Amino acid sequence: MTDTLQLRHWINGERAGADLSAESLNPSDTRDVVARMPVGGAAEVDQAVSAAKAAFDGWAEASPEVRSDVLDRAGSLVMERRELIGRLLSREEGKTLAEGIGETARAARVLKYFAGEALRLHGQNLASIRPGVEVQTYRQPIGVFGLITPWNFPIAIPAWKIAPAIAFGNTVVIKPASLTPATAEALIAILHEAGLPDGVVNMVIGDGDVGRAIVAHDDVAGISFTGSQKVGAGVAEGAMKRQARVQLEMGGKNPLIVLDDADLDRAVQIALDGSFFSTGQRCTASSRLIVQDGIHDRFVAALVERLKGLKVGDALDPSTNIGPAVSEDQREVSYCYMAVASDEGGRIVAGGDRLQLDRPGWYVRPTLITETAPAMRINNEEVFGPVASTIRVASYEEALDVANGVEFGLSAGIVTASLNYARDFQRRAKAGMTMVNLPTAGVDYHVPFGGSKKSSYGAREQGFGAADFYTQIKTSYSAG
Ligand code: UN1
Repeated sequence: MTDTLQLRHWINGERAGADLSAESLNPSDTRDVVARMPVGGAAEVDQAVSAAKAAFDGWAEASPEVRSDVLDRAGSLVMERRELIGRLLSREEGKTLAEGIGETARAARVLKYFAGEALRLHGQNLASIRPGVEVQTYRQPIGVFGLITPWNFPIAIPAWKIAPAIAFGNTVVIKPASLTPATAEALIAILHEAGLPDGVVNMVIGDGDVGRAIVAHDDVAGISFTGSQKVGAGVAEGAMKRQARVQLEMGGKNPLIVLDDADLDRAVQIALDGSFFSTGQRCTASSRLIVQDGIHDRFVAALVERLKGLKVGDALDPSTNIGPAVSEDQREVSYCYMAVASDEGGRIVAGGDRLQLDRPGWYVRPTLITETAPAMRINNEEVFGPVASTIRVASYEEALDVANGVEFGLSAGIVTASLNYARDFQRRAKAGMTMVNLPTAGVDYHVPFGGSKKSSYGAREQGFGAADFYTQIKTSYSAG
């Protein structure tokens, strides 16, 4: 586990870039250098976009069967190698080995799903208002897509952006997160091994300069971004300036409501999973636990008990339940919010202290903060770490008000035995996804994904939603 990979960009089917001046480190043990890599900029983005543009016509006109076969083969290869790639993912990102292998399998399923969707792109026949005229709609590929992907799902998110883009005949330039390029590169290499023509998928490794160059490039017809709300706002502005289509998946401050009638063990398990697994580094994580008075104290006591039993440790150690934060900065954000929350009057009832293990890594103990109020910063700003707060409420109506009272609206959950409350919540929760008796995080790969308010912008990702973003409808009229 100490070999250091040598990464390169992928431009026009070739590995490119000789100066490996950047490193990706293992967050579980920062003495371990996972990969060395080049740092790209506007010049590499320009080369990658030119390659993608040159490949577009051939790929767009290829039989859908050709596109389907590449995705299907790539899906099989990723699935076969899920242990190896999952291990690389955990070593580079810090989620546990089970989570790393699980995410890799999910990426394989995404590729397989879009292998099928490549053959299912359909349009409509409509009656014209003019006799003798026929109207048809069909979906066409658009051109080069720029994909900007985050570190927290370093293979699944690249897969769920690349797969629909190329399934429907587009070409791609992807910028993987600078903290996790090795995992993304494994996917790009497999796509080429599976027979992808040169230039259809290009990858430029680097930092914000690469993202900015993609957003500003005139030949990039659309941009799909997953990351923070702040960066996303800049991406949208840049895209808008030149009328590129844009899709943003950003933060969350996802509520989980626990009503008095909930099954206690179930509620605790759901909160534990949604708030703390994957080190809380999911935009769908439940960071606000909104708990009704009658169950509140029992719920907190049982959750604290479960938190004590979780082992924080090296992601590759099979006994670890919670891996490290991805980076020092990310760890410090968690510690910073613990301080902010306790200064505002919150009570830390689990975790909260600095954790040092026997190796240098970015470890954070899962932390629960009680007695918090909806207006506090801890209940409005995304932490992106294993930190959750509880808010005590008197009734379902109050819980719903609190749940809806933030600027984000990605995923929202409720734990209840009441069909009435569950149905009402599904209707009235201001979120793109609602979860009844399920964690707010952990979604299916074959259905649309996305939020409302400041969480998302543009067409939905994944499932049947993906065709809306990666194709354009043409309406054709004809008279006999
Ligand atoms: C999940 O909860 O299964 O970046 C997926 C994220 C989301 C994906 C979450 N875009 O965390």
